[in-house]
Amino acid sequence: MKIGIVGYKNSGKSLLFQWLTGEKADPAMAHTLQSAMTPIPESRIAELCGIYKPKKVTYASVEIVDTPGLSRDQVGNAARLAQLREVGCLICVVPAFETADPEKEIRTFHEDLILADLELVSNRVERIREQKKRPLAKADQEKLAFELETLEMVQNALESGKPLREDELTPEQQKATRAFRLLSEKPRLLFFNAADDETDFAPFQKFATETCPVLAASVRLENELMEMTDGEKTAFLDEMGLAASDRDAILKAVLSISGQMLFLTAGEKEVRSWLVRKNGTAVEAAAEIHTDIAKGFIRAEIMRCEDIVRLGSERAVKAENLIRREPKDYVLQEGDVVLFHFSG
Ligand SMILES: Nc1nc2c(ncn2[C@@H]2O[C@H](COP(=O)(O)OP(=O)(O)OP(=O)(O)O)[C@@H](O)[C@H]2O)c(=O)[nH]1
Ligand SMILES: [Mg+2]
Repeated sequence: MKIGIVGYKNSGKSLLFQWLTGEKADPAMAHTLQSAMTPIPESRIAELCGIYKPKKVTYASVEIVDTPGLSRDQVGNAARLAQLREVGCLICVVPAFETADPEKEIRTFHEDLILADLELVSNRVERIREQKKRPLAKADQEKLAFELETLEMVQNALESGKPLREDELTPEQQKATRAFRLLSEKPRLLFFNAADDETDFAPFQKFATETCPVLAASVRLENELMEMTDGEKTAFLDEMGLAASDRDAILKAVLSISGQMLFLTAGEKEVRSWLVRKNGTAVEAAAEIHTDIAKGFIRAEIMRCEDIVRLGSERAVKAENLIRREPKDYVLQEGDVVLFHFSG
């Protein structure tokens, strides 16, 4: 899964990238996309390692993409944003230090996303109108007419500033629009980059909506803290009357808005976390590991991580009859430890 860090120039995108990935974005490459993988925190892994003592530990990870800053005069932003069509989710960095005007910035950003989408959709609408003038087989005419009707609806919604949500479209209409990977439809998180001495992030929450959560931190401060030892960090924060922000919370929020969750596999060879769609089934989870496991799926044996930890071993979990055997369509729960049985 790819996550795009977006926002206007000097909002703190590259510093956020560095905080999330531990890697510095190269300033010489600031005109293009730069990405790094980062593991998704999962405290259950350490708990399982205490029991299985595995040779290898692997965290599910996401790809974080730092992007060139958008221009506040909006010129050229549609082309810059077009590079982000393949990311699954957007973290929009809003500067909230010095003289920044977050309210205006958020409004403009929303506008820029819509303008970029409109450009794409309107071009296609024009092209279909041209194509329809030519003689075509009836089936093709009908296909084009359906696409045109759908896109005109999407276009109208964009023009009114209220992009359609996926669930407002029928499955056929979704098919017609999905290829456009509209930016305004991507899951989005607003990240407020606060001043270094900010102690109260609560006011930023007024910008949160049902579909767009708000998180805040001072990324410059957080990057400085990363360079310190734990002792230095505590002393520094105490002296300044500040608190460190929760980096893990950002990655967890990203996962949640993208409709993903983690499941676990555990053994003496490896303890590992994996990504799967929220409400994903056992066979979908199997496919995340290997298509062969999904193809030859026999059953999934499910343990709860807390049972393993409480009882101290897989054998004890078995003895207490707490291993469940589940079929393909079992809906996975966060914290399930899964062992797949398959043939092939
Ligand atoms: N006071 C203050 N300044 C910050 C903070 N974060 C970023 N800045 C300022 O913003 C500058 C740019 O930070 P970057 O992370 O490079 O910003 P960016 O969004 O990647 O910038 P572009 O890639 O040019 O669009 C920093 O050098 C700081 O001067 C912050 O938390 N507090
Ligand atoms: Mg940058």
